[in-house]
Amino acid sequence: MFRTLFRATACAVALFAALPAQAQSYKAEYKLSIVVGTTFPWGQGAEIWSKLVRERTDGRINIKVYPGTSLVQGDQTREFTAIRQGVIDMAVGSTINWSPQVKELNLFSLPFLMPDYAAIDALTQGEVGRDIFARLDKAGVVPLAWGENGYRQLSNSKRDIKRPEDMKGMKLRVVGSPLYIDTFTALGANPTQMSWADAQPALASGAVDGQENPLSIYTGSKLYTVGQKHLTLWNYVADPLIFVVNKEVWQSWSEKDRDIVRQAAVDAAKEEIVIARKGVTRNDRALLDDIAKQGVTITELDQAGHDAFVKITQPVYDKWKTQIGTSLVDKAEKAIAARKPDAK
Ligand code: X2X
Repeated sequence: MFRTLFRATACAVALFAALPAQAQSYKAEYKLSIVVGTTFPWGQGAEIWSKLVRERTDGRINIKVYPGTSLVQGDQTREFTAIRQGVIDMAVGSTINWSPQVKELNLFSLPFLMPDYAAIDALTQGEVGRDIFARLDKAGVVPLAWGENGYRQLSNSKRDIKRPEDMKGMKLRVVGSPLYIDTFTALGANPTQMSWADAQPALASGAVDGQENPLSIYTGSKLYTVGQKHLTLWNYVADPLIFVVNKEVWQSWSEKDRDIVRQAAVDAAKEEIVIARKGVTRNDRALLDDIAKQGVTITELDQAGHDAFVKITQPVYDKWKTQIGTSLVDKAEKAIAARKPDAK
């Protein structure tokens, strides 16, 4: 009892000693935005980051996670602007959702650019990743670390998809970048853009036939319970996540605290990537086995199928390569070609 009291007092004194330089500018709570819930790998990454920061700053920086992009009423394509404006203090955000404001982020959505995890890493952990961080910094946020949502797979309620022609006329929900509309139109589907918040009821009511998302989101949201019983693993794109802080918030912190927040983001992102890749690789198919147990047909593309998808989306790739910036995409292609591919 006495010891606890003593410790509490010592803590208060320590806190007081740290006060003069910065106390006035620190908020009682920092709002961190994510799209999904905290049980998903993405949400766990945000929770780990928050916890590490709270511990390492002795509570000076207290982060609260807001799932469901609730700080922008679920409209995830407005998240980036809200961070820049200070409506949101921090975020772990998907490259897709911020791509309307930062066109370079469309890089990761170029169909079939990244054949394996080593290819994703070659981009995010190399010069391309640094170039994109410089671009984000210019756009008004402070980028700290790369995480991962994952390879986005295709599910639907109608039929197995093995070839592009199987998608003909299928009404598919896609995320908020025009690149996705182009890709799915080229594939012969009927894409419709909506937020994740709207997508789930639309799938449940049958207003749309299918969607594309990483398997962790497919299972975490139990999409097999809303008729999504046909799943195609095609690894056509993967969306990294980015850990960021609003610039003014960043500048309001002491240098020591900035270092702590940055290192905590790096540590949390590393852990998050491990969680995101669990159960969905060749050597660890646990999540796929769980999905199959739900009566879901899992289709893996054969070589001819894969080639057909690549071919039909090539014009979209070429068009968007120019829009994203030829030199950045060239650099990305080179980095991928130089990687050591994942063990197959
Ligand atoms: O909306 C989606 O599909 C999601 C949850 O994956 C993103 O926020 C990009």
